Amino acid sequence: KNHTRATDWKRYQTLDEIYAWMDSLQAQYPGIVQSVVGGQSYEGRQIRGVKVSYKSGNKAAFIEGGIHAREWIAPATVTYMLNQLLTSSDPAVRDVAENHDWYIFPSVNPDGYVYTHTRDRMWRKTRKPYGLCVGADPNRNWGYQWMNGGASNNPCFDTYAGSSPFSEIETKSLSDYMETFMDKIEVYFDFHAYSQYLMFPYGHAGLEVPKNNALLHKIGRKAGQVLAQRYGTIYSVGNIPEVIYVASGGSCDWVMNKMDAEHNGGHVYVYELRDTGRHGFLLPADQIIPTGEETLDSVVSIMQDVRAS
Ligand code: ING
Ligand code: ZN
Repeated sequence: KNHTRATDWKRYQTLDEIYAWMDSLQAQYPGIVQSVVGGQSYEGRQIRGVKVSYKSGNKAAFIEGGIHAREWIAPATVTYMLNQLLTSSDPAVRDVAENHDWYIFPSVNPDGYVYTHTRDRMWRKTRKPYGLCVGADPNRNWGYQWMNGGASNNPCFDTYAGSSPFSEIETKSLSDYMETFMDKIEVYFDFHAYSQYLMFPYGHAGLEVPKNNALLHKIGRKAGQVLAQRYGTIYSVGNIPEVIYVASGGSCDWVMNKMDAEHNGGHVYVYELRDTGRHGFLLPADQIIPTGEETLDSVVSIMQDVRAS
């Protein structure tokens, strides 16, 4: 038996390891960390997360990772940042950690994530069967401007939008959960890989931009500069269609619409983490920590700028 701790970020963790570690946090930080269930999966797993709250009255930041199963650096970066929020002594990290409630979900497509560890490393979608093919793209399945661009109606495609909005129990249950405290959520982060992009909604084909689009650009550009300061990693920054492509039914569009409709001034940031294609989805594990460090730098910058805005 080796003695490598499951959570030292020197290798990628399984879903069970991530969940066991999150449970241990609740025991280690009583009154600060609470283990929470954000939803369910088709194969009966829980979408588990933690709530980190140092005091009452905070607004919330929500972090979503792993909606696409094969993008392993996303859950790894999210758990890295969660650990830093709890353990860092950097005053800037402590400040943003303690002055927001954090809802952190490292792996919101747990069936897919398990499948990439056991059967097919390149799996992206959910695991619900659709005739001869399996899975819908959980980032094309959310119920705002569903199937309006950049999504497929063919269940054999990787960008299959599902049979209807929220046809996947993962997106349905997680969105229901978020609705219960949407008015508290000030900032939403969504982590993907790869390409080194920092993006904002909307992704759908309707040419809609967030009400605070100019502010998102300003805060995002600065976050990209802050991210580059640590290791020189270059990110492109902008709205989803200008940086990558039109894509509808993403969680980010649904959240941004809720924020635009219900409380003006919400912030949504979508990351495509390292790298730019050399390793792609198979990013070597020795890049987990540097990716986590530079990404957290940018998240701290965003949280400070949101508060100052
Ligand atoms: N890219 C994202 C995708 O779902 C994206 C880009 C994110 C589009 C958010 C729309 C909304 O296609 C990857 N690599 O998954
Ligand atoms: Zn993705």
